[in-house]
Amino acid sequence: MSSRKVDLRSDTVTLPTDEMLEAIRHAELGDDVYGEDPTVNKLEEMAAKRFGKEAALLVTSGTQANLVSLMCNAQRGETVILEAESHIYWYELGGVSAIAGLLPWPVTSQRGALNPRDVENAVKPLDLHFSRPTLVCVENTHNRHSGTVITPEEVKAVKKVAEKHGLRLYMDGARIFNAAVALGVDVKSFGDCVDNLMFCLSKGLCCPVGSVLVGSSAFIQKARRARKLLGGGMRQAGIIAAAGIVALEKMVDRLKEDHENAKLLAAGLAKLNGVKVDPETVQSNIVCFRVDGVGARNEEEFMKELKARGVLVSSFGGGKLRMVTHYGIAKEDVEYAVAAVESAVQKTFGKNV
Ligand code: TLP
Repeated sequence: MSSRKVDLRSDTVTLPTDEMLEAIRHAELGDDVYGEDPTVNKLEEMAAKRFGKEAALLVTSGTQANLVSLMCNAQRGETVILEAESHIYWYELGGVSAIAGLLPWPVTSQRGALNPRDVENAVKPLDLHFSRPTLVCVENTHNRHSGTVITPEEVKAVKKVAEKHGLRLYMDGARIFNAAVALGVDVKSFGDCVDNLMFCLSKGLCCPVGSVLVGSSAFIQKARRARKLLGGGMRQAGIIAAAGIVALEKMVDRLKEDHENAKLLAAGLAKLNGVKVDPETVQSNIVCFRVDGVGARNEEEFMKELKARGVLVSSFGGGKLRMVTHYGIAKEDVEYAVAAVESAVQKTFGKNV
């Protein structure tokens, strides 16, 4: 067992920075259900402004943000068109149907970017038999597609189709700051081309908790009620918002370091015999790779070999493994991880699993 730990399972494992802990300690607090937490109000104002929207709402998690917006952008029984590999479709316990009461209509794509033509084809006519389509969801960066970055132009093309059919457009922008930094654009350019979106504070931005929804004042007013309905009305939530303010002010620009480390990781893995990774698909902080001979049956075993070397990774199933770079990962950790994969591959091949 290695005493070194390189945790590449997710950027959700990041810990709050000292500056965040200090800000939490000194945060001015109040009861946010009464709208009286000044620190929450400040974060929400900052977030709305940053995305060029009227208002914002701090929620407990990315999953809650997605759920609240599904509930507020569509009515029960209606259809939501979403990308087939999206987080909402895969990883949110079917909340889209179980709680929001919507019919998810998955559309496959090349790299996570919905093709406007496919969206157009998915919009069913207003026939007596069909559930009414009212919402389209996009995800950026796209997690299961290896953190691919969707450009504002690609989103605008989907928006055009959505508008033509009177559908709303929502973005699961859990890692939207990664997308903006990777493209060198202002996040406003994403705010401009969707009706509403959410971003996570608790991923690459290092906050301990929290996500933020942004949109029109009317939408956020409705979202505030939906959040309460889901039990997400928080009281002195300024302790969460205080870290969020530090995140928005200090943690965005440094995401480029995570992207550089992800590229380095992908390049290192690509050189290894028996490892398949396409460095071209690595556009932000997520690296997906496969190992010859490792599939659904034995990926757990391979991951255990890596863990024994101190390297933690996550799985997308069927032998597709994922590494995510973040604030806690330095260049030396990347080099260490590549060497660990090389050694685990040799061991795995040796046993001929
Ligand atoms: N993603 C997690 C896991 O759930 C897979 C991760 O480790 O990447 N949207 C996207 C695109 C996400 O990647 C996630 C979390 C969420 C929403 C949900 O956020 P939380 O975990 O805060 O509910």
